[in-house]
Amino acid sequence: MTDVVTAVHARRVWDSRGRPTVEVEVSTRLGHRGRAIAPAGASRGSGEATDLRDGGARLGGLDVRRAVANVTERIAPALLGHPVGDQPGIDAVLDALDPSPTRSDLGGNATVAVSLAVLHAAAASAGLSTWRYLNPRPTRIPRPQVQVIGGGAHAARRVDLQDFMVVPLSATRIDEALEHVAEVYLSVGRIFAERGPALGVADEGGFWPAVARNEEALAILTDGIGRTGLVPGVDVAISLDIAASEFERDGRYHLASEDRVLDRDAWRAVVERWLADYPVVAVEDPAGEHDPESMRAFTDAVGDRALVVGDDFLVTDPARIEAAAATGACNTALIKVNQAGTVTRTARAHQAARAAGWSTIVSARSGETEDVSVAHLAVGWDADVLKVGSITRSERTAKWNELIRIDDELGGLPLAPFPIRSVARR
Ligand code: 2PG
Ligand code: MG
Repeated sequence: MTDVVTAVHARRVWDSRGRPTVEVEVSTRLGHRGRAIAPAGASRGSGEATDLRDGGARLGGLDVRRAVANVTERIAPALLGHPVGDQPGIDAVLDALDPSPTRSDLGGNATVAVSLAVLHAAAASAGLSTWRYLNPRPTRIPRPQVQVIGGGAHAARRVDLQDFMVVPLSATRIDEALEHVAEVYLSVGRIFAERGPALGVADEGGFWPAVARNEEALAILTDGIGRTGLVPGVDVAISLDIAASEFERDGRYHLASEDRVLDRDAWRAVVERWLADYPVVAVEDPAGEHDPESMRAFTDAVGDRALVVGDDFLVTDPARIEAAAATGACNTALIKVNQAGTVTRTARAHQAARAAGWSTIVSARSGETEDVSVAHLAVGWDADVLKVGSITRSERTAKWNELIRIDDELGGLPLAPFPIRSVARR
């Protein structure tokens, strides 16, 4: 018997940054349930699905009562009786209810919570974990990319770069990979403790960037890796989310923390030097979202030795991914379900990246909760890499721990090979 949606209920819950967000629970005729919570980003691409907020005085304008009401009053009636296993059909109903390109009417936070809850309900109805519902026989586990030092919009712009992350390169299993990451995290913590008392964490659980310049964080991270006995660039490498849209204006790059403004060429030279001097294997959004010329130039210059990842630049949009691939901008897509607004559209973006011969990174947001959907999507879609912030704070470890559970259930699988195998220590 085809199982159908019998209830779609929304409520307001809270995220890791003290902000309200939308939780949706979907129930089916055969008694199954799926639940999901919308994440929220701090540094957002202008083309991503709208994070609908109420405005006004309450909660700094960030309340989500309208988005919650949109689910219960407008989306729920349209989905009742729909086969829960028909994800494309359900997502098409959401598209039809709000055909605006950025879901500015219903809110991407409303649609993504509904779409993910439907996915989990459909998996439950099929008697499967969500990852297995998406992929009955995974052959590998996505490699973790983990923040160690925060920055940018996640740390009050104390430095300009947003994420100083590590990728465990030599580890072959998730358990070993996260152990390497934790060794580095603890090691970097000891370095910050030696330097002074300003030891705190940024939004995604990485260390507060108590440094004077962007490059100092790179040096500390490299030192932190080396002090563990792991070889920088061979066992553990660095990945940067530069999030350059946050400080690019009209092709000029404003490094506020260093009081410098650089034109395109000078900025590219700075980043290329970081890649030459430190064991960096990936750069995300090295150029602003409105500077495709720089994104192509970066890809051209370093694409053979580093992942050039598009986040704000691509906003999980299949058409933008295809266009970027056609012009040689980026070689990797960051995939965020709330940028796209539905599971189906996100899956299409992932497929578009694959079709272009790119690597893929499924990513969480800076505003997160205990929701572990991204771990399931990453395994279910066979992503190369999973990015969920640091290896601290429960909203982050919830995802890593879910990945460990999935791997355990599968009897232990190899990690997906990182596309860049190593970069020599310089
Ligand atoms: C990003 C994410 C995660 P935010 O830019 O990739 O680090 O940040 O959710 O704030 O957009
Ligand atoms: Mg990013």
